[in-house]
Amino acid sequence: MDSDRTHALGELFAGHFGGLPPTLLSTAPGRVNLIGEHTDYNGLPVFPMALQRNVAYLIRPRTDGRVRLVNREARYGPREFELSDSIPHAPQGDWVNYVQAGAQMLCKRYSIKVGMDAAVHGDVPLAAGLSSSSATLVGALLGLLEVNQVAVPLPELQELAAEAERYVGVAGGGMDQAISLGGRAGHALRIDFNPVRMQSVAMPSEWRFVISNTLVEAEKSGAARDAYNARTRECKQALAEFLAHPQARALPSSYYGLVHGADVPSVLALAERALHGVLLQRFRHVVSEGARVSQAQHAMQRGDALAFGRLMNDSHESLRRDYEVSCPELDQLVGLARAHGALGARLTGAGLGGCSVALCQREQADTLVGALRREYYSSRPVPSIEPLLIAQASDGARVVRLQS
Ligand code: NG1
Repeated sequence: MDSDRTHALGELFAGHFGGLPPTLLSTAPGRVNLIGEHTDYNGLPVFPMALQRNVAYLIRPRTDGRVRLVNREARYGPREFELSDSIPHAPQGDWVNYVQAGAQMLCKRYSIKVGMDAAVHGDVPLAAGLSSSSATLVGALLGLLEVNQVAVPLPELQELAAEAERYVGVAGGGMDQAISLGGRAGHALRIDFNPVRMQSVAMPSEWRFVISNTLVEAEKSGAARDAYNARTRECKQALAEFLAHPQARALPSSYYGLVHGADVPSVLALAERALHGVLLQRFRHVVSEGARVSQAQHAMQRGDALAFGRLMNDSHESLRRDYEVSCPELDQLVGLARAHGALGARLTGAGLGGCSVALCQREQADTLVGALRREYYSSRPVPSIEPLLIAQASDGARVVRLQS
């Protein structure tokens, strides 16, 4: 984290809490998912990387079980709560719910008793599909573990963090927490679930992933939450109906089994007979997207940017047509990126707003960024957080002790 940001957070801490200085800095990155969208909660892999943007907590342990928070963004006012294994929810959409989610889980699992005072700042845009929510949760979780001197092995922590986030009412998968905790500089990570397993793939030095924010908020405490939860139910129902077809009896009974232990084209052909309408669409997306993750991983391993880009384009088309989570602004950004030198582009995160991600070669990146700025952003109000970003694959969440 740059020293200006740490300094500003220190000033905020001193001004708000006074007394002894903070002793810990906990940072948790956001992420961009390169491919494998809406697959995690279906037990299929994802392929994200951690970003250079994060949520940071400057922390001083307390002697009681209170948690007091002040956010550098004034619109997220100060918050306080008491550690307990049933922390009352703040109103839907309130940022403190993500801190409470982690705290409650640690109270349940490890009976933690020590609270903290913390000054918080995030530079991951909110409701943009870059996982600011999980970064908020993970940063608090690591801070609270440290002040309580509890050590938890990484895979266990990744699963615990995913379960913790369900406190906010989204029936989410485990991608965001897993990558925020497990990210690796210079690498994308293929993550499998149940249990969490990670394989890192070195980012080819000539590849650039350009992220652009539609500036349409996909706030997962409102309509986007209902749309997300509806899709998790539809996917379960689609699988059950598919498996009930007589010709599916000999096939594996999970999405993972169908993608990794059966012939995917035959599975999709059978789905056309076994399913109809929305359930067919959801099923087709999940199975085809699951298969694209392995193909994309191999394309990156052999440095084949053209193949990777094609897979990104296919992913977007499937998310738009079958999963119905794109929107006109996402389609516009994806179209602009392709028209200005991207080898592939797609929406990233849950969709219905948020960001697109495009792959291009290094020498094309500035042209692409310039074109997006001119053709998408020049006619829109300037947002508080820069909407265009060239992703740098970064390390996962960390807690460091500060020199006194
Ligand atoms: P975003 O939209 O970035 O919060 C959500 C889920 C992921 C995954 C993606 C779609 C949470 C916390 N995040 O990400 O697990 O399902 O949608 O691939 O639920």
